[in-house]
Amino acid sequence: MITKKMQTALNKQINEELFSSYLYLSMAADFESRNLTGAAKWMKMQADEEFEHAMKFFHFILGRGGEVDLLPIAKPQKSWKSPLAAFQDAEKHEQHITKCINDLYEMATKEKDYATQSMLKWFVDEQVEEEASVGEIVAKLEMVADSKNGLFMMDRELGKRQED
Ligand code: OFO
Repeated sequence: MITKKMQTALNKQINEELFSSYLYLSMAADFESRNLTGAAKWMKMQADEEFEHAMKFFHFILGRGGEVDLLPIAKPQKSWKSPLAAFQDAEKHEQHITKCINDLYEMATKEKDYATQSMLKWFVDEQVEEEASVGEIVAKLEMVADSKNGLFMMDRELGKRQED
């Protein structure tokens, strides 16, 4: 059985993950409208991953006899001034998600909730990967700066993203 406090926090995390999915889908739409189809594909795949993250929490809560409570999803930003600005926002967002996961882990530790700690370990590792991959893209886009050629190449590289 899961405590009410933990259940509330995990339901809030479902909302965080769904908002992440929404945010990245919004970035995908913005990229696609600028013909940056590679970056759009990358972000759509990211949005799908975030939905899967939400579902991991969803199944976990139900599996422990808890109640899923879906909260309203905030409206994400609609456009960004450049691909760099969008990926910088994605990086900041992932840092925020890492903090959310760490806070959940701390709560589960205090509550001696070992099952939740075990489930969260996957997310702790995932966040290391997510911050690294988006951080690398930000660094490359900074190198490219205003070069149209560089952006074209970068878009092509992002479009090569494969399912994990
Ligand atoms: Fe982008 O990370 Fe979910 O958790």
